[in-house]
Amino acid sequence: ASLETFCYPLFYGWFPHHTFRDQLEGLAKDFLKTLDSLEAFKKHISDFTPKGEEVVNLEQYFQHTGPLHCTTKFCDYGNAPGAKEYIESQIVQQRYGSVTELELPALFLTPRTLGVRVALTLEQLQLWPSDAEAGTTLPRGSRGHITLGCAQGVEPVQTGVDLLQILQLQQQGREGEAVGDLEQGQLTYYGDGVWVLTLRESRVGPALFSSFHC
Ligand code: ACK
Repeated sequence: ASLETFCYPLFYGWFPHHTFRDQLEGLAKDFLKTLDSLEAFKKHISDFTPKGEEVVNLEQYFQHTGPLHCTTKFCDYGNAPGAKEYIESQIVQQRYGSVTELELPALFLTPRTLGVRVALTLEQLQLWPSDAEAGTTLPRGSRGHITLGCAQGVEPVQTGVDLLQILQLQQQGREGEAVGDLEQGQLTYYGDGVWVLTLRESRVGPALFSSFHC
């Protein structure tokens, strides 16, 4: 194999600029703090504590390592289906190293993952793999997200899976329980520990299209 093939990345994605990243981490922190203090959340705390503890420290519950990013294509160093085609495609080569604006309309939280949804533009969708929403009837790009944290023992791939499940519930007309108007937006509970905060104003910020190798 050529040296280039040898260096295929783990994934491609958009990496928020560090100032935007700090803003997102602050947003997530505030969200968890607010949830922690809500009676409606305490009422459903058993979703997060199968053993029946009464207190959960959400900031410890969700852990994150590595750079914050919105995965476009998971390549698994070239082993994932379609990785080679993606890496070698003209659009990926062209856009590599370019900056784009990400729009983030909502935060979501489940007993497994904490994430923020990314609403992709048509231009950004050109970098989106065709199989990301496979097995659903959701529009392309639906899976777009940034993982902000995972529960112990949960792999980050779960965040996209959780998001697709939430969007499928919404697609089926499940309205969820409108829990409250928070300062940051509208909070909805969908059952089974699934919470969505639709932001009053989408967060928008710059991100670099690049790859991650470690
Ligand atoms: O949080 P994420 O989007 O979910 O970012 C990480 C990144 O790749 C490195 O693990 C994502 N990821 C892992 N496996 C897959 C997969 N099979 N399909 C799509 N994304 C994946 C993970």
